[in-house]
Formats: sequence, structure tokens, C-alpha cells
Amino acid sequence: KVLQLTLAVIKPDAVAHPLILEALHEKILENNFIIVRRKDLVWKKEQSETFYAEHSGRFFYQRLVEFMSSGPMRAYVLARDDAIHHWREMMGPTKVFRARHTSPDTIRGQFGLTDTRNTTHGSDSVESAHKEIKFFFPDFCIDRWMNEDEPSFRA
Ligand code: YYY
Ligand code: MG
Repeated sequence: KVLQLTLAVIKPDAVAHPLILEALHEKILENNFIIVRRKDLVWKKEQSETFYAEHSGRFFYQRLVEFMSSGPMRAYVLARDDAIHHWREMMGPTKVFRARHTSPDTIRGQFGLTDTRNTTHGSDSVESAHKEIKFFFPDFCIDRWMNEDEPSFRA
């Protein structure tokens, strides 16, 4: 098994509810992720725009960047085998209608409020995971963790 890192974010809609935040933290631990880094933060609108730049021009971009800078978030760097895919499976579909109706056991199926207030973010590829981890944790060195720190977890 190959250890992989991903960026997981608990969005403002869920951080606003302490019991949901706690439930999601427990879910992370139950699913055998190593919590490598963790940070609570609030984005300025500009950071929200930069992070979601790939969606600029889409009809939902304004409401998305406003929501993501509307209150506290929690970001995690998570590690396990197949971390990127596994976290996205746990999140469920982006859109709340699909999440509730086709995947009610996923995080978004259980807790998502709207297509925008959908509780979680997860990186969708190795490249985006590296980019997004750097964006949230600029001082975290992925290569050093993988090569020097990580083997102690594997032992
Ligand atoms: O990766 P994921 O979060 O599942 O979805 P994306 O298609 O990358 O969209 C990013 C983000 O944009 C989504 O989590 C909420 C928001 N959004 C929206 O507000 N309305 C939509 N119809 C689609 C996406
Ligand atoms: Mg995405």
C-alpha cells in the first residue's frame, strides 16, 4: 500500500455546528487517516477567489467565494493509502440533491445544506492535493514528510 496525502476542508456551514464538526473529526479517525496537519482559519475573499480560480466565470462562483470567506473553516492534511479517492468517496456528490438521494450515507448526503454549503472539500488528484496543501500549509514540506517523517508512522 502506498501512502498518499490529501487536503480535506470542513467548510463554514459545518464548522458553525460543533456537533457536526466533532462528528466529522471522528469520521476521519475511524477511517484510518493520519492527521498530519490541522488548522482552523478564516479566508479573506481574495484567498477564496484564488483557491477557486478554476471556477471563475461559472454561475456559482460569486456565491461560492462569498460563502467560503463567510466564517471559520478547518483544514486537514490527511494521510492513508488511497487518501484522495477515499476522502472524496466519504464526501459524496457535490450537489445536495444527488447526495441526499443517491448517497445518503455520505458526509454531504447527511449534512450538506445546498450545492454551495456542502460541508466539505477534498482534493481531486495528486497534483491538486500538492497545490492545495501548499495553499493552506505553506510551511509544510510534503517531500520531507514523505521521506523523513512518514516512515516512523509506517513502522
Ligand atoms: O470538488 P467538489 O467540491 O465536489 O465540486 P466542484 O465541481 O469542484 O465545485 C467546487 C465547489 O463549487 C463545490 O464544492 C461547491 C461549489 N458549487 C456550487 O456552489 N454550485 C454548483 N452548482 C457547483 C459547485
Ligand atoms: Mg473540485
